Amino acid sequence: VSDGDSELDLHAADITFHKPQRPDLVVYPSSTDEVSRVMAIASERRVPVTPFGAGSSLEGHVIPTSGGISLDLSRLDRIVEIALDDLSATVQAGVTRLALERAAGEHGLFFPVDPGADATLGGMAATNAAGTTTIRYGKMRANVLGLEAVLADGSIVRTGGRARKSSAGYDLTSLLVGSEGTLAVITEVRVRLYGIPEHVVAQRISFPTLEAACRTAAAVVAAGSAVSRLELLDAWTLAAINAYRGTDYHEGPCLLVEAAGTEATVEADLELVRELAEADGATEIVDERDPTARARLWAARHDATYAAAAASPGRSERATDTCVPVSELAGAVAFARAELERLGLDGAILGHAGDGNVHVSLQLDPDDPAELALADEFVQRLIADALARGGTCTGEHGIGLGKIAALELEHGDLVPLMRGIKDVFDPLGIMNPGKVFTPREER
Ligand code: LAC
Ligand code: ZN
Repeated sequence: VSDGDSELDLHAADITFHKPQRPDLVVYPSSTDEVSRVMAIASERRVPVTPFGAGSSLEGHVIPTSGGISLDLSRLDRIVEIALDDLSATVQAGVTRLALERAAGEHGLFFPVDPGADATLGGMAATNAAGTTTIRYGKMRANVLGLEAVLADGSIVRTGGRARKSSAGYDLTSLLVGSEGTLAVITEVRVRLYGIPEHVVAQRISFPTLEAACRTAAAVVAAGSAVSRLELLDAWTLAAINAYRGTDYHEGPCLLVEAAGTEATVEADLELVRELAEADGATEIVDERDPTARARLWAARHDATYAAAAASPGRSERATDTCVPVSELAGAVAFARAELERLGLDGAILGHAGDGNVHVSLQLDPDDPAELALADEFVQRLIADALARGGTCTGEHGIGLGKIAALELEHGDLVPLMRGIKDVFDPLGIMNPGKVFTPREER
């Protein structure tokens, strides 16, 4: 337990523009049993608890806006089991994705969900995180077979099981995945693993415009291609990455593609992508066949947020993550570009093109209220546009603090049901209060 200034500061913020706020205490449990005891005491004394993993979330989930306890799960860092015959791994909540990658890799296996940061599996489950391989493997919810969680009163529950599927009652695994710490504390997750494909090739494709890149991505998806990655980056992002990583990728609108499988399927997948890209005016297509070059490429992509931050000293990041049907992607990106220009904001545009998921990464002066207000207007316009296209306010970053109003806009009729579920799990309102919904007293 710590109430030292630096510990409180480390648990006051995420990596974005959201205003930091300190907890009263940071607690570092090292077992599920200790989490249970902390929750029992918190319930008894009505103390708010905000779970904390790596602190890399993007919508303020880990900021303890009501004070109380920041429950840092990083000491729950044990890989409990890698079940080779069942292609699954059971890990404690504080295990990071790179730690799991190393452990699974020793057995020729991998876990696909790869947000940029080296996030914890517990945090990734809590936010239903995604990454660059979602187009092929899905988000966290598609990859969590079961979990262990501690409820607000300290009781320990287990959902799911060792089987690869189940129809046993309401799917509480899927409910807790994406619950953002507002229903329970996730202490352990069992996830699917996959065999590392025998043949993998990445491709960098440059386009004259972002919209052409988006059209190609949509055509690749519509053709039913099995590519494992289909990412969009703009010139701003590539310049930031080159400066940050010392790479020399072409600094213009591009798609980063990857195909994985057997040599024959990979070559066929890439041939189709090449044809579609050329039909939309692609200016350069570079294959990355060398495993080291490929690893460098994806590591660079994973660092995009940090590269953007490094390119913008003294500013703080606000990343949008609207997601639209892929057929609407080019339109959504054109709209975002036009709005950036109209409002005079500087921002990078990137995204998981294959999923129709667009990030506009704004670098804001936290002390400039006028700029922050423009950013608010921009984000609201983007969300309204995404909803009009049949999309969503968040493809992967979640609601947290930043999209509470957007959730009302998108699912106003469902919010009362969601609140009802919250009340069942957390009758005292101590589980990460102020996230996903406004607290009851403020309504
Ligand atoms: C990414 C984060 C911003 O895609 O979601 O890098
Ligand atoms: Zn993303």
